[in-house]
Parts: sequence; structure tokens; C-alpha cells
Amino acid sequence: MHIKTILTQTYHDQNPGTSGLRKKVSVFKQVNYLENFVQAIFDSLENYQGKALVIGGDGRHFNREAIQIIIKIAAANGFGELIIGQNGLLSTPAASHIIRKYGAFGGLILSASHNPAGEHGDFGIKYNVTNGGPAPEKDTLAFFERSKTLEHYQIAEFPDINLDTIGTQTVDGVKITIIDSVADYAELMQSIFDFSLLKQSIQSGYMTLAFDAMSAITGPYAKYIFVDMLGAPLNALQNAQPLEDFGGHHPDPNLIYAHELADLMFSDDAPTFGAASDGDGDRNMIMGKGIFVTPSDSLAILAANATLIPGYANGLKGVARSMPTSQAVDRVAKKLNIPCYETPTGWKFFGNLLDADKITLCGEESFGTGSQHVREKDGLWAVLFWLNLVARRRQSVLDIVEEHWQTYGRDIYSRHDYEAVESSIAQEIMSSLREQIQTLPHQTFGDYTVKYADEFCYHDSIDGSTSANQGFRVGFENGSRIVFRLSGTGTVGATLRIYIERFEPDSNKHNQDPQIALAQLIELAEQFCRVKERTGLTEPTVIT
Ligand code: VG1
Ligand code: CO
Repeated sequence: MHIKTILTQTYHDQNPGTSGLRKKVSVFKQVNYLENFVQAIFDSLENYQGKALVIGGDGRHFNREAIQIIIKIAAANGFGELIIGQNGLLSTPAASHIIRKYGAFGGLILSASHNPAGEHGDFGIKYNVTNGGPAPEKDTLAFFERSKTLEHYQIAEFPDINLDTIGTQTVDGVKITIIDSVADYAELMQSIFDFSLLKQSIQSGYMTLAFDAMSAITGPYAKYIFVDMLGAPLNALQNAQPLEDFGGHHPDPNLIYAHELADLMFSDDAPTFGAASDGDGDRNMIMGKGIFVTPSDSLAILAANATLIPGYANGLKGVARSMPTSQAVDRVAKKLNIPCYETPTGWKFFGNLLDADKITLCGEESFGTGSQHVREKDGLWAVLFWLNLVARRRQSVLDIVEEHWQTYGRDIYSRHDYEAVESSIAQEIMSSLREQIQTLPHQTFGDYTVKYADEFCYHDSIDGSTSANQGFRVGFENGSRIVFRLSGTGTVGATLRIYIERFEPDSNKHNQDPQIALAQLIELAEQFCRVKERTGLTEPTVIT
């Protein structure tokens, strides 16, 4: 193999956030920017000589070029085998599965997830470890440190690899396999869910479906699973062709960005079930006719009903939720008498608990739900879980949710995002919260008395590591909470996320608009952080 060593300038901003390194495409296209980061990752890893690396992305602009670069740097650094999704495509959960199934050393996933794509959009890269999950913090910190001192990278000289044809070839001693992006993943889904029941419920017309792939990665997966395997009509899928710019969509599945689906599900023509996924296929939005299921509720409902699903028939070991996710799943865990863990935001914190067999299901308020089947959140898995539930319980989504609230009470929940806030203002907000939390406990504001206020610091019970500064929590005597944290996935300024929840045990009060039910807490949140006053914004950019 002919290997070139390229001298490079060092970049100082390659600090991975909540989920990998995300930047504007124009930043990634700077000379040697991607090359440096990939070399920094490989320099921080050990003992991968001769082993396999999985490569794939969500198909956004720059995906193909990036893959060609990565192939050559990986070959030059000594990987023995490269496993690549056809056309360069792999959803995040599929990549996680492929790393695990083929015993690869790790994988590089090219995606900026729910961030818009295209020449003027975002690009991203994330390294996943041998268990198929996102690299833990100690690794991402090492990548950043290495990137700040790196002076050269190594790259093999051979022609570009054809990514479009499935098959194996050996190039300068490196085995390069282009695999079907969907088949392994579809087989995994079939091993978890009752496909014959699903097929029967769909083909008999009992269950009708609308799935919006938002012109991102899940289109081919949804077509294979819902249409080819389960017999749904092709017109059940919207935006099923992955496009480099995601068709101008913002592939963040929520009521705002997936409003076409939301409009349909609240109309008279609504199908039984509606769902959407994000850019890289790890998020899910679940809707039924006339109802949107809050992700925190979705996690709780999946946990409460898990034994109805073949793959979870033996019950759950435990559950986990990210800190800002509502406490709905805690109530289910209590009733099932299983442990419930609270982790910082980001899937990387679930990996150890899943590996140690402490938890079976986990999720985040940000439309992410998953289980032990892979080490990433998984959008289509969540959709299939819900479809399996509806088919098995022969109840509508609305009935399932309302019955859950009757049994457990409702954790009324909302997240308010203030996007593209000037970084200095965001820092000011965080420091002022840091000062206030010491004085808040035992103070009373209207109906709410503060029970505790702290800055969340996570102690990983498996590897003993500590992750500090994971957001501010204000908890009230009646179980309500307000959480503040800064996003670690944005690429413009800072994004302040405010998470608000209140428990409502009275089933006569369950059908309230969360914005009204939470009004007092929303006002209190503003009183604590003064984001409107400081930025001049009159309302959040996004409410979910
Ligand atoms: C957001 C979500 C977080 C999620 C992360 C990656 O992070 O809040 O729950 O794990 O995105 O999801 P942040 O730091 O912006 O709040 V994805 O689908 O963008 O990989
Ligand atoms: Co995603």
C-alpha cells in the first residue's frame, strides 16, 4: 500500500458535543478538517490493527466524499477490513447493529442527525465503540485533545471505491465490503416483534399507517420493513427518498417540523397510526388519530407494556431515562419493582448500563427511545414497538395513552428551546442559575415550594466515572421540576433548553393543554433564567 503522510495545520474547535462533532458543511470542507479529526480519533484508539471498521452515514451532502477520505485514512492507519453501507448509507441504529453483529472494532457514522443538511447545512461525524454505542466521554475528550496537537495524518493512495455495488474486494490488502444497508437491521426487527401479527393487522386494514421519513435515511428502511415485509401500501410513506439536502426539510420529528404529518393525524382522514423519524433514523415521533404521544410518556408506556412484545416477553431488568426526561417511566419502574436510572443527556451514558445488563429499555425526552438490541436510540424500532402494541391490545393509540394516565397519573411535560442565543448571553444565564440554585431550596413561589436545586453531576455506577455540569434542576415539593441546560448539538450560537413538568394524578384533569397546565411553572422558569428579558425574544423558538 502506498501511504502518504500529509503535514497539516491544527484546528482548535474539534470538540465533540452531545453526539459527535457537528459543524457547518463549510467548516468541514476546510482544508484537512475532516482528515485531521479522523486521524485524531485513530491516534486516540489502540489495538485496531487488522480489525474491522464500519462506515456509513445519513446520506446528507458531503457523505460520499467524506466516506472516500475515511476509507483511505483507515486503510493507511492499519484497519484490516472496512464494512460500508451501500451508497454510503447506514442509519445510526443500523450502524450500531452492524458493529455488533460483525464484531467490528468500531464505526464512524457520518451525520448531524436532526440538523438541516445541504451545502449550507450541517455535517457531523461520530465514533462508535466495539459495543456499537457512541464513544464514552473519556474517548471524545481524548479525540479533542489529540486534534489540538496533531501535525500530520496518513492517507493511502488508491482510487475511489465504488460504494454502489454490494460485494467484497481487497484493495492493497484491505478487505472492503459494501453491504446492504437495510437487510441486517430488518432481520433484527423481525427477531424482536411479532411480524405475522403486524402483517395481518396491516393487510386486513385494522391498522393504517402514515410514516414520514423526512427525505432522510429512514426511507429505504421504512420501505423494506413496512411495505415489502408487512404489506403496507406504498402511499403510507411520505418523503421516503433520501436526498442530500433532505429536500430542504428540517428532519427533526416534532409537531413543528413534521407538521404535515401532525395536520394529517389531527384530521378526519387520519390513519390509525402516524410516525416520523429524524435525519439519521434514531429518533421517533409517535402519533395516533387525534393524539401526539410525548416522548417521555412513550418511554413509560413501552416499559409498562413490554411483556406484550415477543422480544421482551421475559420482562425488563431495569429502565433508564436522561435527566430532563419526565418522571413518567419512574412510576412504571416502581410498580414493576425494577430499578430506574437517571443519566445525563446523550445516548453514550446508557451504554454501560445496557452492557452490564442493568437496564433493558431507555429513553430521552428528545424523541429517542431504545433498548438492549443495539447501543443507539432507534426510531423504527420504537415505531414497530407501538404498532405491535396497537395490534396486540387492539386499542387505539389514544386509548392506550389515556388508560396509562388513568393508572399512573399524567406527567404533563413540555420543552421550550431558545435557539441561536448569543453565546455570551447563554453563559450569563448559566452563571446566574449557578448562583441562584444555592438560595432556592425551601423558597415558595405561588403554589410551588422548592425542595431541591442542584447542578446535575452523574456518577456512573459501572465504570466509576463522573460527568459534571449536566444541567440545573429545580425540584418542587409536589414533584414538579424545571430543568435548564445548554444544547451540545447546535452549530450556531447557543441553544437554551428549558424542560418543565408537573404531575397530575386527577384523571378529570388529564386532557389539558400542557402550555396552560404548566403556565405557572413556565413563568417561574423565566423568573429564574430571564432568557426573554436578556435576549429580547418574546417566545421560545421551538416548543415540544
Ligand atoms: C440533543 C437531545 C439529546 C440527544 C442529542 C442527540 O442534544 O437533547 O437528548 O441525545 O440531541 O440526538 P442537545 O445537547 O442538543 O440537547 V441526535 O438524534 O441529534 O443524534
Ligand atoms: Co438523530
